[in-house]
Amino acid sequence: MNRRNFLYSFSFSAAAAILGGCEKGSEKNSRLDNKIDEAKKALQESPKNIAEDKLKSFTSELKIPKEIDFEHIAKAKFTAQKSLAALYKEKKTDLLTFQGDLPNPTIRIKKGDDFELDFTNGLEKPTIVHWHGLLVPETMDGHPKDSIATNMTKEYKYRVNQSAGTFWYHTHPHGRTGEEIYYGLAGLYIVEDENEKRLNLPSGEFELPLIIQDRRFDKEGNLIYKETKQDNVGVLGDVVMVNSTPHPYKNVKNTKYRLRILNGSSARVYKLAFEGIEEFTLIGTDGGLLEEPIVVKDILIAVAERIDIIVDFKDKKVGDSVMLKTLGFKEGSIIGTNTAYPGFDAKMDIMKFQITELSNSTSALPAKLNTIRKMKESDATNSRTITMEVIKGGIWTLNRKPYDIHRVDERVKLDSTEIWILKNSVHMAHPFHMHGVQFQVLDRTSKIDFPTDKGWKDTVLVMPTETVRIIVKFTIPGLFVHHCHILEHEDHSMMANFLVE
Ligand SMILES: [Cu+2]
Repeated sequence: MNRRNFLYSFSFSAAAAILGGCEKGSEKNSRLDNKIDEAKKALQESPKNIAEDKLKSFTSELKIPKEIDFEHIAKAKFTAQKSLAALYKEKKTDLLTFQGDLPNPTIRIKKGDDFELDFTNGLEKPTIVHWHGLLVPETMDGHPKDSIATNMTKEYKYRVNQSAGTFWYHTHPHGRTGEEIYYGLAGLYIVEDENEKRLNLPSGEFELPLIIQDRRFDKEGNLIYKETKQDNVGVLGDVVMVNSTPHPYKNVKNTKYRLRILNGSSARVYKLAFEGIEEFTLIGTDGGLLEEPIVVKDILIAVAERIDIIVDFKDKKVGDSVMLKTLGFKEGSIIGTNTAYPGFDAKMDIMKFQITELSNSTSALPAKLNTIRKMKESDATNSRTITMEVIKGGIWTLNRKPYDIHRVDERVKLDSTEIWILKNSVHMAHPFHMHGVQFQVLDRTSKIDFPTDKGWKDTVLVMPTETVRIIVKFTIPGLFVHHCHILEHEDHSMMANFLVE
């Protein structure tokens, strides 16, 4: 191990020690401080394998994924495969795709319709597709245990039986989810229903899917994933892509747009706001539409969360532009990761909307969007605590147990309702995700306002040292996973199995 690598790996375990709070006493602390300073210095001095001439001019037009609409087809086909395509510069980079290029297609399907897809694994290692947020039978969910071998095909077939919302799909192999999503294996999945149709929300050209992902590129334009062991804390990049387009622009009219936003990043939490537009409206969360629209100035979106928002460009004139940006999220972590890249607190521009046409559309947003049956604490027959902790060796865990694909960690009664108490004991925020359910947030101990807590959720951000209580009804039998959705955390053991029986 050379000096640079040694310091990288030291720095990771030192950070983990602080996070876990296992170093005590001032002498130990000052020794640790010195070593951390040393490690930090080495990181700062380390040669950066990154492009210096970042494309910050917003000159690439936003790519819009093509759609697979189950109104027009009966069955779709995905093959996880290695592909070559240009993303950051003209030079083509190695990618992983489902149909040969990025962005992957958006799936669109109506509530009550049958979803059918043949998935072939064209990769060298086993993998599986998970339908994130979809309530599907155990065998269709894409648990890592159900990964299929190279060149094998799995037939997915299930009826979509849930309300309209913005969901997504990605591969979920044991220990390699981070890498596979990073190189491309993710896309959006939209469910429509009659209730939503009646609302007359902006649609067609006025409905934009936005998958936000921060990435790293080298000087030639090759996509780079992990560079150091320290990246197990979470891979952060300096180039923000939307729909696989780095720093894009989109021409718009001066009217309302519906933006379906997915944070498809590895680790970064965004605090989204529009420069030039003070307020926008949240209409939906992970599991579908809110009861009523909520006006916000900015909003947090953690990895794997979705927000459905309406932004109105009505006060803009032709020639104006509006920047979608992240305000930085310094509350998210006290630790730096690879210091060659912007941290959690970084403010970054994401994409530019250019107003190029006037519009005479004046449609108003309905005051009532949906009915959400509020679950009550008294509905719950059991409660259990899930802790988020780092154990010796810098391993991320739930309840101090590194993930074991064959171990059942929690046994839950079918059709029962439970309160899960999510206790984060470390100084870093974790987005907690459950398969096979949509849940509601009961309360949280931090003072930060999460308007998304008012809707159905499958992923919830638990702030540093915070406790969040969620209420869940388990209606699908079988073995599912719950895990942190920072991809490097779930790959490095912050995951567990629950069995509904
Ligand atoms: Cu985590």
